[in-house]
Amino acid sequence: MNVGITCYPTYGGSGIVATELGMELAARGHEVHFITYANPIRLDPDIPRIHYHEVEVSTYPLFQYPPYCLALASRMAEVAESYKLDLLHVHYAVPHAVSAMLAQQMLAPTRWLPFITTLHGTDITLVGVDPSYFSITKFSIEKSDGITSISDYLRGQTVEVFGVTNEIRVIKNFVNCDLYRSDNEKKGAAAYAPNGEKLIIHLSNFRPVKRPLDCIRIFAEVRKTVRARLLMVGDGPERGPAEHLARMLKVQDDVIFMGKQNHVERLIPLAHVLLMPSEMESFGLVALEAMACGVVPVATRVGGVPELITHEEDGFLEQVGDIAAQAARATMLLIDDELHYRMAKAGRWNATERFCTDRIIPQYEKHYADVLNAAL
Ligand code: GMT
Repeated sequence: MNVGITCYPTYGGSGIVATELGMELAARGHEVHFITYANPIRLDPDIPRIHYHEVEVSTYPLFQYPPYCLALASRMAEVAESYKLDLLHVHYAVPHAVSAMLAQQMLAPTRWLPFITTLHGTDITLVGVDPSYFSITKFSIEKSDGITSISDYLRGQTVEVFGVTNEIRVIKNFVNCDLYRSDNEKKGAAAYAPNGEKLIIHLSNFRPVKRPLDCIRIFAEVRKTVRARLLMVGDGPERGPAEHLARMLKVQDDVIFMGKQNHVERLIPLAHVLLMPSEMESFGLVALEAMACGVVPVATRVGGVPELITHEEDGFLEQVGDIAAQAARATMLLIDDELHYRMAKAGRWNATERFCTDRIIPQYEKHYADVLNAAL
């Protein structure tokens, strides 16, 4: 199959899922064309059958806001025509579904180009519901030839909030279980924990929805009883306030702000516990990556997270903002090796049995085939 994929190429769960999906599809023999404004960050361009087409957005003094959506639509139509794409698969509805819809209409006089929209989370729960985007988001989702969502929760939200009646197929987030694996010896941990401290990790885009300041507060509580250090991986608007809070709570020497990292599969296995105190997560890809690495998540009971983590079996789920409860869970995991071992093992099992690439990628291939058959 010839597939065109569009996503946000920078950091963020939807771009990661789209990029990993493209690489897995290419490994299975499909030709995959990324149509994005920059090279997706986790994309290995050396993989055979991966192609990259940059979207150039020209500016003009008249444009206060350069029309990215239009440049993307033109590029999609151009690539689809030149490389005989079978379909477009866009990740994150806003504005990618609108561009795909336009590309489809541009080519309609000569051929039908189906497009599939995958909903990831904030495109529905935050951005899409904003009054300035609501109707166009609903319209472009409904015009999609196929719709997928990454959790049952998000499907429910899409139906409830947007009143979409088209079929929405749930295809959950996935992880490459060969790449993301446990490191029981944790040899590389010495670089971050020179005195044998236990490591806690948080990875996100440091947006308010991720509540990175809660991580600092939780860590400050944990540190009262356990020798530990906290790795804060990623960057975004809440990084400065989080650094400030670490100084205020006098834990700055044990909190390492690492910024954006390319190979998180090398970092995550060094930790014992992952903190994911988010206000909302439609799935929580980072918790899945942690579980695949034998790192136990302490998370919040929001959105689609309970579809991944089973409370007290392979992770802990607490209320948003309940610092004391999350700190107590993290502390338990750091002092009770037997508990940690049992939960880490259960998490790895859950990841491999339910969310490995070989379980999920075929669901996307099946969906592509169904959409193409329906278009015949
Ligand atoms: O929240 C993020 O990390 C960014 C966002 C995105 O779209 O890039 O992530 C969403 O998509 C991920 C991959 O499908 C999900 O695992 C995240 O739960 C989801 N984030 C939210 O719903 C807040």
